[in-house]
Amino acid sequence: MKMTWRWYGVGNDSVTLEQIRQIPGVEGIVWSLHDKLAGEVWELERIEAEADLIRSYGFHPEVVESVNIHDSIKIGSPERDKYIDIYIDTIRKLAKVGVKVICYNFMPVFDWVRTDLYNEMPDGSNALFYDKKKAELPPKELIDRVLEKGSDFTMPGWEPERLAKIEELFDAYKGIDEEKLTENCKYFLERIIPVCEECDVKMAIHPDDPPQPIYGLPRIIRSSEHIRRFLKLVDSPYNGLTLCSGSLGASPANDIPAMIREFGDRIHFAHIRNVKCFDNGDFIETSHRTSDGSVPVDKIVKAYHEIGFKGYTRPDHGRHIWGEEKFCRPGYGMYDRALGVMYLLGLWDAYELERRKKV
Ligand SMILES: [Mn+2]
Repeated sequence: MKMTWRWYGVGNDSVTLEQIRQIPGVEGIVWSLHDKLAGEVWELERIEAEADLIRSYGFHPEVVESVNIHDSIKIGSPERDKYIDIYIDTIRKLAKVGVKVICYNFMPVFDWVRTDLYNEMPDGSNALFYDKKKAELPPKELIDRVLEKGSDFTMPGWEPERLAKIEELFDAYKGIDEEKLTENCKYFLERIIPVCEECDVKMAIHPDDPPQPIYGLPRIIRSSEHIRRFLKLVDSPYNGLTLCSGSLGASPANDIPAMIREFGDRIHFAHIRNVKCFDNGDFIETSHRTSDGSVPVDKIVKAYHEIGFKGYTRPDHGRHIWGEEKFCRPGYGMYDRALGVMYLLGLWDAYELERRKKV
């Protein structure tokens, strides 16, 4: 398990590389060119500059999250080939600076949905919350609601340029059902995976967040059955997963330790976090500790340890604690994610100790 930390870049994150360097066990920075909209060309000079900066602090830049997929690829419209060519160009450039894993998602319209970014908890901390009823509001109302209390940072998938065209976007996805979206995903993979094999860059799709259809939009990565089907679309180790315990864990039916045992060799990136699920379908993001939420984080780390997981891992989101909600990105403060790193590494070290005793 190689511990990493998602960082949004200079001037685009309240946490600095100097601070991340002081968190025990973090070896790599998960990065991206966050000002790039899906489908834009990534210049090699900018990629090199970012990788050099990350390396200058002693971290590796081997994981990129995300290179976003242009809507034409998900919709399957005629200009998709042009955008797949641009995607391939980015894969080749990222390979040049030593990138090994690219995280991406195949969710229509929204990359992720919550209804409140700063929901207060009884202990005075606050965290991202999903109210199932409110997620049924008309999309424009939901967007206004979410952004009303939002931070100054632009959130991935919620870029103002995208949201301004939300109605057109919904129109463009009319007629795209689960089958059609899966077919379009296969078309994309069939073109990019041979390039990934050649460049030694592994693709790692992120599950749908939340793991259920919203606004009638299809969601194709949300259960074991969906993942099994996805991995067969192109059966190559380069076509793999970002297994996000928080996204999948918002559906109590998902048995994440079982997924780790079944799909282990195709998991290239592990996102680990906890959520507390309520009977009415609402959920809130909690601390990483197992007893604080509904996701068995201890059993998840145990499953990774048992399969000898050598992939990249990161604490996914954190609560906002000690007042940092005033300046941090929603879900991406420093303190609670640092506590998450220590909890995950603590579990790992304990399982390692147990294993060594048995040998
Ligand atoms: Mn995640």
